[in-house]
Amino acid sequence: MVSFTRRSWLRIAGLGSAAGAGLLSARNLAGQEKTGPYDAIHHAAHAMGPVGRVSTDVFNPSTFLRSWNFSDLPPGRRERFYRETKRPDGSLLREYEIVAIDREIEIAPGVFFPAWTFNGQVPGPTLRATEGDRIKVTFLNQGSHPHTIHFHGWHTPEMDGSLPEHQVMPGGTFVYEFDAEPFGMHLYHCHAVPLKRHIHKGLYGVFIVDPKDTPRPPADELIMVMNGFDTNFDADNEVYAVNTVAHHHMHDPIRVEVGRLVRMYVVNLTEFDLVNSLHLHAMFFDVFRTGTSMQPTEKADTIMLCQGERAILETRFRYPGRFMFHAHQSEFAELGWMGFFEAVGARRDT
Ligand SMILES: [Cu+2]
Repeated sequence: MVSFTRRSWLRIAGLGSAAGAGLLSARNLAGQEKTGPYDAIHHAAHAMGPVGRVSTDVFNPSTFLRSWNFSDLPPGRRERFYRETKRPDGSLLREYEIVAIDREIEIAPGVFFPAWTFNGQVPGPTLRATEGDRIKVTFLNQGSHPHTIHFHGWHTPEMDGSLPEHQVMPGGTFVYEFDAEPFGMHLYHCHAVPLKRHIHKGLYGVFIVDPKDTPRPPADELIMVMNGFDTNFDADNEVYAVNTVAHHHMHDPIRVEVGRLVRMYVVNLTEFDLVNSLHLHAMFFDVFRTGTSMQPTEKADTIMLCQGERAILETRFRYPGRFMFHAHQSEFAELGWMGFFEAVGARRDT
């Protein structure tokens, strides 16, 4: 594996060669000139990130964004990993199969990371239930190290996956079983030691519990995991992203509809940095911290989250066009944590 410093991978990926053209484009923007077919937006996508594309054959962040309970798998294959059964009280028994596997993943063009994954992907599959459902997760460790699954949410101590005796050895299996509560946006991650190595290697995912009595209003829902990758094992991240692939949504903007409620489930799973953040340009959103209340606690355009902290963000796009979003730590943005929304439809001023 080639060793990258925090900065060198961008140069290798082609940023250095784009710098001269960047000056030209900036002049055009300042003068409000028409930039022609080589337009400023297109240019920004590579002036601020690497050239080239990551293969989406194995993992597509655009698919991950709107998938939960293995909804991205075709019928027939999905049942292998997810089954739901109605219980006498009307709630559901939701059964999952989660497998820890070592796998090399591409996180930026030509940059591969030796990940430890849940079901072959980073982040792991999103689990979603309604408050009061029963969750049953059969965990198989097919990786090369001991692992566990530690869920956030109410459960008994023996289901916590955090103590030495909870570790599932390579080749081993454990069944986690608990009720889905409280409603909110939660997460799961490996809790084997050393913890920072096991989380940072990719063993984490989202666990959403929907409120039972008053469901949240219908919306276009998006799963957004802020993460980073230490490619040279110096306890510092060289690549940052939302949903693993650096700058993916610069090339493939998140399409949303003007006026429609958009709900973002955002969690910070970045290791080594104290905080991460999300800033949305030209917009404001309602913040539901940890998603445990139906009342927003603030209206903001930037939210800062500690590792493991999460929030549900709701907004409606007023205007059609492209809206940038990124970490407000500029360095994270330049190293991959940056993208665009593309809103379509007629303008609505309120
Ligand atoms: Cu682990």
